[in-house]
Amino acid sequence: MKKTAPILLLSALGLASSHVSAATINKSLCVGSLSKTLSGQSVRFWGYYDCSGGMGGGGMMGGGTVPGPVIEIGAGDTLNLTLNVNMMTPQEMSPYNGHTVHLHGADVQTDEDGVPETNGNRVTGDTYTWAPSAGHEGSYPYHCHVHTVKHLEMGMYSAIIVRPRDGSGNFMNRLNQDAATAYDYSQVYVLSTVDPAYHTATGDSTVFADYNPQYFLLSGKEGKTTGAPAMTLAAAKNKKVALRLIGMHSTNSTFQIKDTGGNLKPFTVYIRDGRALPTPKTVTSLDISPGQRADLIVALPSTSGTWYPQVVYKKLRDNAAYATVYGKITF
Ligand SMILES: [Cu+2]
Repeated sequence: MKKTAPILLLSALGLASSHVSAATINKSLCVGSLSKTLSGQSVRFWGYYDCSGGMGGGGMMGGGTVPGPVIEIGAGDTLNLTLNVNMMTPQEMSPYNGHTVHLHGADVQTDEDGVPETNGNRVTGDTYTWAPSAGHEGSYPYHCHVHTVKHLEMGMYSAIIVRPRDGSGNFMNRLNQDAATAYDYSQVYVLSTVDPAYHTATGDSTVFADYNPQYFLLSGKEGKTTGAPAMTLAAAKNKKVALRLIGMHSTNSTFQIKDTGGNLKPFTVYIRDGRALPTPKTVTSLDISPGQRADLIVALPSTSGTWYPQVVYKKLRDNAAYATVYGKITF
């Protein structure tokens, strides 16, 4: 009994790894340019796109999206994320030529983390390998780390979601192995901001010394009113919705959920920055700083309605509000 007890305990917690089949996931990203019309103004972006099946789709000069593709992997899987060597347009002049993929918050070797100033990181295409451990479920940003002040702003970012797998190797609809984190629906909210002056400046322009964002996005959309939200989800009453907040913005921000009457609604945060909180936190307001993430669950009530998850973007200097961007959940 003494020998088997620890194994039974691990199984009961869902932590036994011997029966969970890990996968190897190979993905390729290319880089393309695109334009977005934001508040009536056309802004040029650079975005990653999934070119795992070859260069097709948008081809060499197009096809980028902002944010780039959201990549889902399992805890225990091995991700081989390749930045295609043919992705070299658009780019800046030397010394800021090329691009990389930085896996923000991931436990990887230095030569896998896409920081060009460190050893072993090429800017002309590379493969980045990451095998997240059990217990590292959650949301992680990825972004280009070449002349980051410019390339991040240009739209070279998205997210990797690390999900738990069941004993058959299938993704579980839980934030991690904890049954309390089960959900019925999920959405990824990528927070980002846009200073159009950064989109035309290059090299060591003094423009990059002063950040004045004009546009405020949730997963690439403006969503300036509850009538035209950036994200919509048709859910059902009594169900649970997982929201994954990923801070790719360059300002402060506060996330809240309100009903049609403006009343704050509680949500429970289970994971911050890729690690489970020792004690889940049920709150009505959550600050998200650049680079931070939160994986949370909203329990919808027993009567039908509409709730508006929303992000207030705020100035770094004095926290004054710039703008509110809305999502929408109907049930
Ligand atoms: Cu880049």
